[in-house]
Formats: sequence, structure tokens, C-alpha cells
Amino acid sequence: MAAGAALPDPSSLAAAVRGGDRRALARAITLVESTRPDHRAAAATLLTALLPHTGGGLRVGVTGVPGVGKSTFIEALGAHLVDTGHRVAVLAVDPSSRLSGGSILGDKTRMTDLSRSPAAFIRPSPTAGTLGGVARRTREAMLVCEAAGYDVVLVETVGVGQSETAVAGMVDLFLLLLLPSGGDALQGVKRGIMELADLVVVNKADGDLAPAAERTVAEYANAIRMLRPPSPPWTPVVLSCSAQERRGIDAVWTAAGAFQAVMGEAGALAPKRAAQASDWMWSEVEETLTDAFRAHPAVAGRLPALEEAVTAGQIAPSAAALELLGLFRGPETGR
Ligand SMILES: Nc1nc2c(ncn2[C@@H]2O[C@H](COP(=O)(O)OP(=O)(O)O)[C@@H](O)[C@H]2O)c(=O)[nH]1
Ligand SMILES: [Mg+2]
Repeated sequence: MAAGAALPDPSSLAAAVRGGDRRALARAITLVESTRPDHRAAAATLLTALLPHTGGGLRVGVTGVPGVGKSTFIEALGAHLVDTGHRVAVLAVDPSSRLSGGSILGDKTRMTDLSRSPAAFIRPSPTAGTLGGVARRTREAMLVCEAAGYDVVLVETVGVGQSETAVAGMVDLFLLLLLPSGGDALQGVKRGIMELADLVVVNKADGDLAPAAERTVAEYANAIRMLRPPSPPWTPVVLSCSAQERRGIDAVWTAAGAFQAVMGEAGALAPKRAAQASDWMWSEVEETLTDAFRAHPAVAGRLPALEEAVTAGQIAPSAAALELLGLFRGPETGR
């Protein structure tokens, strides 16, 4: 929302989003991405109006190291989904997008087939901010897309830092893309990310890399059996594909369908989403409180000296925290 832009009426915007108006969808996402306090309030009203119409999509997170082929894979999967009658929204979590020039922003020109399709909606990553802020905006954009009738939402991570955990915490199915390795698997993949994966897909299974891709599948199929499955009773599976040649993409989607069926029959998807929603509420509360705390004049005035004293070992951290909290509460309410 440009500064000074007219505040859209949330209820008519909600109706337009539900009616399939793409411009309204884009405006609604811009509204939920805005950090202006009056926009935050309007966004909350909009989301409340849309909430009963959300939840109908399968939420899929796609992660993997830069260069593994996430964008190419999303383009291929998106095209397959559109061809089979789905409506697909593509979002990104990239807190560094301003610095790196944008992951999906640049990719949108590459996702040419998909961006031309009336059944697809591609949204560049919100501009840089804290991971928490960017993740929140992406999560809310996801809900808006579901209310607009998109039945598959694909969320791409940059594949570095903590964005994987943030995305895993907002999707139903977390998909890890891997590169074919030279035989010594469990390459650069952090164990923590493996533990989050519902589906592992070795990409670039084409040309000279095809045999290595199949070896990597076998190694990871073994490795993943040692880990606790992230979404029981679903047992993670390992597949291969070539996003570039668009082979194996249908098998990936079949596995996603099996995930949905297993989780649905076990009644496991709703509790997973409920736990995510509760975590989200608490992270919102914590982030807002921390911001307010740091911005409080008395706290801000005392913080540098206290922090220095704590790092120098002159004041106990708990004593410093107690003093700061006292300043935050103020003289009347401080106990
Ligand atoms: N051989 C091969 N190259 C691929 C495949 N998928 C992606 N690439 C190439 O790998 C590079 C990185 O792809 P990109 O989708 O931008 O990766 P991202 O950084 O994970 O989003 C590009 O040059 C792609 O053309 C594939 O299935 N096979
Ligand atoms: Mg990319």
C-alpha cells in the first residue's frame, strides 16, 4: 500500500476477493503486507471476514539450497496442476529479498507459463524485513489466496537461514529438494531440515546426473527411516524428478495426494493446522510486545547502559531484565 493510498473498505475488498477478482486479490495481499497501523487494523478486519472461507487449499512448502531448482520445480509443478484443473498460488518467504534482488520477483519472469495462466497467481516475496514479519505476511497472503479459491498454495523458501522453519510452520506438507550427490549423501543438508521434510525429491535426475540421482534417492530413503516422521502417521518418501524436463512431477503430486489422504483419514491435518495457528498467535504477541518494549522511551534510554553492564559482567542479566521490565511497566503499575 503506497503511503497515503486510500484505505480500501475491508468488507467490499473481501467480497471482491471471494468473487475471484485478481486485482482485488493483489490489493488484499498488499493490505495484509502493510505495516501501517491503520492498515494493520483494516487487514485484521479483512482476514476475519475471509477466515471462514480459508483452509480449502493444500499448503505446500518447497525448500532446498539455492540453485537446487526450487523455482524451476514450482513452475513445472504449477503447470502440471493447472493442466489437471487446479488453481495455484505461489508465494515466497525471503527476508533478504531486497538485498538479493528478490527470489520470486526475478523468477516471475522465468515462471512465464505459470504467470500467464489465469488459474495461477504468483506473488513476489514481501520486501525485506524481519523473518517473523515476512513469514507473517506470507502466512496471511496464503489465507487470502485460499479465500480467493486457490486450492494449492506453494510457498518457496530461499533455502538459507531460518526461513525453512518458518515455512514448515505454515504449511501442511514440507517438501525438500535435493541435488544428485556423488555417492556420499547427507551432503550439505542440515539434519534439522531433513527432520521437517514430509517429501524429499532429488531434482536434476536427467542427463549425466540421472544415475547419481537414483543413488541419492536410495541413500536418503535409508537415512530418512532413522528419523522421527514430522507429520505422523504419514511416513516421508523419497522420489526423483527433473524439473527442467518436467519428468517425475506427476509422481511428486501423487505422493502429495497420498499425504493428504493419509493425514485426512487419520484426522491429523486439522490438529496440525490448529497447533500452527496457536504458535502463530504467540509469535505475533511476542513480536509485538518485544517491539513495544524496545520502543518504550524509558526502556530505550536505559537499555544501552544496562546491556553493556550485563556483557561486562557487572550486573546479573536477571537483575537488568527486572529493572527494564519495571521501567516498561511504569511507576503506577510497577509492582
Ligand atoms: N539439469 C537440470 N537443471 C535444472 C533442473 N531444475 C533446475 N535446473 C537449473 O538449475 C538452476 C537453478 O534453478 P532455480 O530454479 O533457479 O533454483 P532455485 O535457486 O532453487 O530456485 C537453473 O540454471 C536451472 O535451469 C533440472 O531438473 N535439471
Ligand atoms: Mg528460486
